[in-house]
Amino acid sequence: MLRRTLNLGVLAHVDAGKTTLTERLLFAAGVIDEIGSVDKGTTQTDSLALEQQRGITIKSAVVSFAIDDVTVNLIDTPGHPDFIAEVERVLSVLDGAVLVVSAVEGVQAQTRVLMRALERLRIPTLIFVNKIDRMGADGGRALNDISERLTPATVAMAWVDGEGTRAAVATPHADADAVFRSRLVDVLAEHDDAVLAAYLDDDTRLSSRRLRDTLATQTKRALVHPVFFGSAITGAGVDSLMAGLAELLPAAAGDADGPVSGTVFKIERGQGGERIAYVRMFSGTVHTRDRLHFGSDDEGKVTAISLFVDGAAVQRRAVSAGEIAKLWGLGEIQIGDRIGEVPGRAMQREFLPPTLESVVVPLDSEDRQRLRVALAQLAEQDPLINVRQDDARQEISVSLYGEVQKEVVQATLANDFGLDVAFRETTPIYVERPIGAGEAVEILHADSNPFLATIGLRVDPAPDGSRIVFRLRVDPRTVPLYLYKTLESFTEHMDEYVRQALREGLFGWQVTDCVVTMTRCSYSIPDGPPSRRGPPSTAADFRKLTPLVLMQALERAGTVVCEPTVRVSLEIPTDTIGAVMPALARLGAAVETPSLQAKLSTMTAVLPVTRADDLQRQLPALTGGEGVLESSFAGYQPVSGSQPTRRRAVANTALTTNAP
Ligand SMILES: Nc1nc2c(ncn2[C@@H]2O[C@H](COP(=O)(O)OP(=O)(O)OP(=O)(O)O)[C@@H](O)[C@H]2O)c(=O)[nH]1
Ligand SMILES: [Mg+2]
Repeated sequence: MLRRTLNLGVLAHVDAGKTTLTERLLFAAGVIDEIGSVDKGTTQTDSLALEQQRGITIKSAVVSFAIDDVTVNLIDTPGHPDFIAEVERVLSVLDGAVLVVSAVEGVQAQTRVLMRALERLRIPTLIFVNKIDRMGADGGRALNDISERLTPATVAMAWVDGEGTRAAVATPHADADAVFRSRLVDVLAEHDDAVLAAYLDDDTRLSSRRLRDTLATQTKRALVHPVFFGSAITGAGVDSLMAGLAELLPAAAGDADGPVSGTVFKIERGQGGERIAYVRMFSGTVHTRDRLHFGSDDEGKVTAISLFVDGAAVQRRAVSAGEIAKLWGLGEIQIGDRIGEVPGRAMQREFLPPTLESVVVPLDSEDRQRLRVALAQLAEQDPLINVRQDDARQEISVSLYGEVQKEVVQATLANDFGLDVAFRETTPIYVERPIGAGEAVEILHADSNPFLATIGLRVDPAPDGSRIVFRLRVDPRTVPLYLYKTLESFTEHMDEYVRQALREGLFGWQVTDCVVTMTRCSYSIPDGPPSRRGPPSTAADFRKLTPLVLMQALERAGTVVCEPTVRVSLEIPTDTIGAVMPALARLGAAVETPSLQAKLSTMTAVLPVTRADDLQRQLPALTGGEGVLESSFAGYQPVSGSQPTRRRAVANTALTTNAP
């Protein structure tokens, strides 16, 4: 029997039941004999001490089980928005996903954020409406919520009986059920006219087999999202979900004999402190003792490989296309690195980077050096922690998503490294946006130009959220192909130099939402025309001149500092509005749409990220404990008042060095 592999992500808003569902699936597949509990800290995937203490998932974890001929590598992800980076890192290695929605709470803020990302990446996704046993569960309401707020392309695969009780069951719709058939036809006809034609022609001749096959085809293409119902706690509906995983999601494709290609999505330290890389293979086979290329130009020898087999990691001699493995021996390998000669699927930025940063201070000043080493190790497992060192002030700061992540970093430093630290006040990480267009050029051999290159660059503002776009608009004959081989390679390198330079704008913040166009280019060669005659230009000339020219262009364009904001949805008792409104005003929130009802009122407001935690803290007192708050990132907005400046973290070498 030919085995297939399905690399499956389980994603959801915090507490929807991902880890409990994972446990239930492992049990149903016969991998574990006893179902662990999140609340007791006994699950397979919440294995870190901190996860067990807090009852939340912090790191993504891989477990494996089999459904018939399919090996499922399941990745249980954290739902708390502070750990969204963990989700981002696994997205690039998934064949499919299960999005868990609570039957009590319905679609929540993070559910939507995750669904948008799954849709953007066209990852085939099943939806599991969980907790049908819990008081207040309402499967019908959850389904409506999903259709209205997540995606209209859904088909309910079962109906629920006895919801809100331990006896709740989900019964799969029979293929012959007329209502189910007509719903299927409706949804599938969106992308397949033949289905509709056959149905209209003669309903009875459209076979159930054909409908099922079309459903599978369209689900595998991420066009339709079948919705399952059940309870991870009682096990109701889990068998149907399992059958759906094998039938409706695409197992990994890839050529085991092809060239080696894979992506690193997680780094862990082993018992002896050695680095372990989690790799998803897209093509080819890696054996122990193979030499591998990874990252931009690193190389290492694989000393050990382990695969996930029925819940445990098992030593193997090789890992092939489609599989996930842990690799030892690859020295400096990092998250996001691709291995092999061929590009794998690149890791893309799907969610926002952290918007806060905080200075970390060791309680014992003797510990400063150890703290630096410890943070560097945390950053290798979580690159977005982005440790910054301010040499002038002798301070170390880390970027963060929120308070919970901060507490986790603090506890990890204490537990794993024996380091007691305090955090100074959390401050926003601002960004800069250009406010106009600006252009600058440095000409080869001009007095002002210390490098052997001509570079002209223009900066233009671009729509909010569009980040950085680089375009090459020069005569290809002016590009030093002897250095960069191809025009594409030159463009890629210039793109990278530009991105590097834009990490610190006029006020010291990341510059974003702009288009940078290269308008002039030239280089010198020994036998060139007089204006270009000279020692040959090197790549370093282009790399070092780029920031000089770009900063001049940016100065001409001008920038504005923008702060991160969140949009909060509040549900509060109507008689507490008199207390909540002034509190919102004090926090600098702009209230968008209050909707007043007799008992409960809802409203949304946008406020600076730094104030969201204050609001969360004040809410219980303001609303007699009745207020509910959900928040999601709402983009960057120009700061009012003076423009906050960040000191330069590290001296920008290109700006201070004169020699090429
Ligand atoms: N009644 C009921 N409770 C459930 C069900 N699934 C999970 N829970 C409970 O919900 C809580 C959260 O469950 P988890 O499995 O940790 O949720 P999660 O989605 O993994 O949470 P994070 O990883 O922290 O985002 C726990 O107290 C579970 O016992 C269910 O089907 N029914
Ligand atoms: Mg969990």
